[in-house]
This record gives sequence, structure tokens and C-alpha cells, in this order.
Amino acid sequence: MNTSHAIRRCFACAAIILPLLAAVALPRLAAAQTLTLKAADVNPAGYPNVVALESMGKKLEAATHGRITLKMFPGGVLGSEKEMLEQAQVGGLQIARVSLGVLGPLVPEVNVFNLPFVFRDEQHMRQVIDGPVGDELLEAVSKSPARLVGLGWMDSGTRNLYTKRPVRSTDDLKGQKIRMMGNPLFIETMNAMGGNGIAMGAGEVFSALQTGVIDGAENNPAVFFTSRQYNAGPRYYSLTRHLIIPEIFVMSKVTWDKLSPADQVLLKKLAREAQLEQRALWDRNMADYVARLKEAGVEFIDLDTTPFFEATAPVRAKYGAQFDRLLKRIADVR
Ligand code: BDP
Repeated sequence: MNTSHAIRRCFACAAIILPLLAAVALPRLAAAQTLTLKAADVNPAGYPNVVALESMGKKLEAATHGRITLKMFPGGVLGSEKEMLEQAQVGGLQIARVSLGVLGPLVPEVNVFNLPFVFRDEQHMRQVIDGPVGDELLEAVSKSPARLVGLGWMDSGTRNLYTKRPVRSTDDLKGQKIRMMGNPLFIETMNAMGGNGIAMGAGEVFSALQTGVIDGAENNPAVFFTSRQYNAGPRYYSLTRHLIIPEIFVMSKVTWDKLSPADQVLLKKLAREAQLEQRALWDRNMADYVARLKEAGVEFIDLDTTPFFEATAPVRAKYGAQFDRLLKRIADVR
């Protein structure tokens, strides 16, 4: 066989073999590039936060033609929020949807939103998180040494007290052990309001109420209803409105850094959409949560919040001093 014949045969071989190789190798390559984002929430399936993140996942999957998918783990199955954050910090969990309350000990800058009575009402809070202050705080999380990236905010309504004995005044709180989220700021808030603040994860509250380790807790109507904690002792829901804390969803920096710049932009865009979708779901469901609590026999107590506001002034003074200028900007948002 002469050389030119050999070369021609070689090309002919290649023409057959290369497409075959490609057919076998290319899907593998694509498969190797696929990414499943594990996302977790302590709230149950069907809760507005959970539904909004699932919907973000579907959009992400469609936009990347299946290259990036999201698997949701609701109901606290991956642990407490503190544990979720720890997993996200090392890349074991990709998206943690947590209350900003538990992020405070890791990223102190966010405590400005965790101060008692810092927002006039929910509408005020929404305007702040949607605007420049909200963006800056997400940036602060991403720039902090916490190894997390702030993706977006969610609504969590207003936190109110629920107790076994009715609370109509700060005096009624005396001697009552009230569960708070794990952040010293909240323990001091409860102590200032008259009760005894006890820190624990959301997953422990039900049995702590049943066994009498605590006399009550505080949260929005959505959690009070969906957790069924009204079946564990508390029959009174006092509208103290002491905390309006936005939720945040953060991504593990380990995962974020592996995303292409285009995927990062896409995720940020979809996160903003999730922020607004969650709000619509929240508004759609809230009246139902309240109605069902009342149907279950929970007594709603409307009260004058002024004494609670005044009692917590030392907490705002202590934790708020460092946020002087930011607090002014927040107050100026109308
Ligand atoms: C709920 C938040 C959740 C918190 C929980 C709590 O949705 O992120 O874990 O409160 O009190 O409102 O721990």
C-alpha cells in the first residue's frame, strides 16, 4: 500500500470513528457539567418560601436546558437553620433559606434588620429590602468572611407572641419562658419586653411547648399555623409586632464560585423573581392562616404596642449605635 492510499484510508477511518466517539463522549461531557443544587428550608412543603424556591428551580432548569437543577428539602430535614448555614459554608448544601435572625451571629451587619421595631410595618420592610439598602445588605453577606452569597429576600410578616397564658401587657410576660431564635439580640429583646428569652431551633419548639420547657414562643401566623404549635399548648396570640424580620436565601460560596459568570447573572435574576413570587404567595395565603388559627380556637389579642416599643429602647440603643446612618436611611424610606 502506498503512502497516499494509507492516508486516504486513515481519513476514511476517522470519518467513521470520530462521530462514534463524539456520540459516546459528548453526552458524558454534558452530564459531567450538570449541577444539582440542594436547597433547604425549615418550613414545610407548600409554605410560600418553599414553593417560590421550587419555582425558581424549574425556571433555572428550563433556562439551562437541564444543566442546572434544584432539589428542595423542606421541613427541616437537613437540620436546624444554624446547621443549614454550616453545611452551606462548606459546600454540603447549596442554598439555605433562613431567617435573617440566625445569620446575625455570622454576619453582624445584617443585625440592623433584626432590631425590634426597626420597620414601621411590613410594607416599609418590603420597600427597604427591594431598594438600595436591601441590595447593600445582600452584598455585605457576600463580601463577609462567612463564605455565603446573598441571593435574595423573602417576606416573613410580623412576629407576635403566642402563649399558654394571655399576654396583654409587658407585666403579663413576667416569668414566662419564651422561645427565641438563636441570636443574643433576640434574647435581650424578650428579656427587655418582660419575659425570659430562651434560644432554640425551630424544630424543637413543639416538644418544648408540650413538655413545659417553655411557656410560649413568637412567630408569624404562617409558622404558628403550619407548625401546628397551637396544639402544643399556646391558645393566645398577642399582636406585639415586635419583630419584622425578612427571610434570606443564601448560596454556598463554594458552589457560587464554580458557576460561570453567565449562570451567576441568571441565578441572580431568578432569585429576584423568587423574591416577588414568594411575596405574592405570602399575601394570598395569610388571611387563610389567620382564619384557620381562629377556627382552631386561638384567641387573637390586639394590644397597645407602645409599652413593648419603649421597653426595647435599650436593645435598639445597644445594637443599633453602630448602624446610625443606615438606620436613618431605613427610616427615610417611605
Ligand atoms: C420563621 C422563619 C424561619 C425561622 C423560624 C424560627 O421562616 O426561617 O427558622 O421562623 O422562628 O418565621 O426559627
